[in-house]
Amino acid sequence: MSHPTSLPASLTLAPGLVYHPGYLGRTAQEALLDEVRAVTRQAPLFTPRMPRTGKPFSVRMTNGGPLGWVSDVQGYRYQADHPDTAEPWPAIPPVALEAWNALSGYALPPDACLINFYEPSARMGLHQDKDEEEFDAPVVSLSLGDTALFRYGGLDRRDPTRSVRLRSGDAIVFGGPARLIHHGIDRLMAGSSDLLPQGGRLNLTLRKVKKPV
Ligand code: MD3
Ligand code: FE
Repeated sequence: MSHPTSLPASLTLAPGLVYHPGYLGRTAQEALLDEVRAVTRQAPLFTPRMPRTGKPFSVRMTNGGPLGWVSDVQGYRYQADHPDTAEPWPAIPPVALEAWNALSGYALPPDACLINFYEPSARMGLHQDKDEEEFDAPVVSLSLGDTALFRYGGLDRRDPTRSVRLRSGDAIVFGGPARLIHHGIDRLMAGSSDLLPQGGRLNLTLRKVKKPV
């Protein structure tokens, strides 16, 4: 019998869904947080709105990279400029790009890095990410700040769901058969991390949007 003395580097939670607990150590989390602050200085957090109804999301967002995900009454889409300032998005944070290179298994760089900011009461309902053209590439997610109760299900919205606590520094990769599963954030656990002085949570998702030419 073997007796492991350290946490596993990764866990496969379902086909195509690989969880890397504690992927970023404290120093890397602080470096990424600094990079995210640099992005939000150039591209302030905006409040996305539901298509048709215009109801605001509780999560605020910004993006890095050639393309950014936005949502307003007109619909969900990727675009090259900020919806409020009309400026191009800043570069993808280098620490996030390194994580993509290490974890995605995909040869090309991502086109988009969506940055979600959750205040303590924010949540994100169960949804699929299907606004991209390229589903052969995985989505890589990085969490910073307060722990979140993340829920994921299957390809059908009615499929059974499971929950995972995503902690500051965790990475999670959704590829292959997991790329189009339903997922969401049920709630944050207030006071669970001291990374963000005011609490709350940041999530970065790296995506390949365009089909390679
Ligand atoms: C599964 N973000 O931005 S990250 C999103 O924590 C989003 O902010 C959540 O869902 C957050 O769209 C969850 C985990 C995640 C991200 C993208 C996925 C899971 C995914 C794409 C496909 C399948
Ligand atoms: Fe999503």
